[in-house]
Amino acid sequence: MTRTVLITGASSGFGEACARKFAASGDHLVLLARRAERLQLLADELASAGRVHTVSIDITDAAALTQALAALPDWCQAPDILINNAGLALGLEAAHEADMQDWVTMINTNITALVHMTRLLLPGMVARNRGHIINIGSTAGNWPYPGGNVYGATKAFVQHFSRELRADLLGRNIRVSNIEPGMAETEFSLVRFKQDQGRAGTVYDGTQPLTATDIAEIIHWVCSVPPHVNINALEVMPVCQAWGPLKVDRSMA
Ligand code: NDP
Ligand code: 8X3
Repeated sequence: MTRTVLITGASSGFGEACARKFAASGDHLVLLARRAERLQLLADELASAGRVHTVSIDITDAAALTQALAALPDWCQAPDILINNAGLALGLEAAHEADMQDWVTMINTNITALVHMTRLLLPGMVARNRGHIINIGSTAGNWPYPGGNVYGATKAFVQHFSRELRADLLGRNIRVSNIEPGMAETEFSLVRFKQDQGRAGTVYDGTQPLTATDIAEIIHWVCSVPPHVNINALEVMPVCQAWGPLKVDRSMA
């Protein structure tokens, strides 16, 4: 059955790869991001596979988001799948040195806009008794690391919000899944390090990170299991990544 899939952050990385993957299975797409040109190129590429509607928008603009969803064409007014993917990390400084505006931007994007988008689409899913919300969390929401501070905390929020949604939605045919990737090579590090290509590149030096396609295939599978199955959470890392021992400071005794 053809599904309508709304993807935030579809202009690069996981969101763009999801658009390609769902288009390949004949699903219709609503693609959101700020960079209109990128979205249009992708829509042109995917147009022969199915219907594609693009919305160039900053999802942290609550009024614009409300208006944009109300103005969706009839054929995509009722998405079956919402992929809450748009998000970012900014900076890797310790908490006492981090830029406050970076923290606010991460909270506004990764938490507030995700919650707003969910609240806008959920009543329709409940009325139709049908839907699947895919939230993009992160290993950073499960495991702290130096400099992760607010970014990791936003993803911990996304993980718990996903569980709370399931609790509220029990008894309805609406699924909620939190996808928790580890290191994946996208534009993520370029954004985190504010377009410093050299610094972004060193994150992946000597590794074989996850790719956006890996994550899109996992998300597509999570959306394709039988309707009575809900994948609550799925944490995934590249084989080259794992936990280390807890750090102990020996200079303070
Ligand atoms: P990218 O930077 O490649 O993609 C991020 C996407 O989010 C872009 O399409 C960007 O579009 C969009 N976006 C960011 N801010 C806004 C905004 N205010 N309004 C609308 N769209 C916005 O990174 P990834 O694909 O890696 O990231 C996708 C998600 O995956 C994020 O939530 C990230 O935190 C998470 N993640 C990433 C991991 C990684 O290692 N790469 C690992 C775990 C989780 P535009 O700039 O055009 O608006
Ligand atoms: C992205 C993974 O480890 O860079 O969410 O925070 S990490």
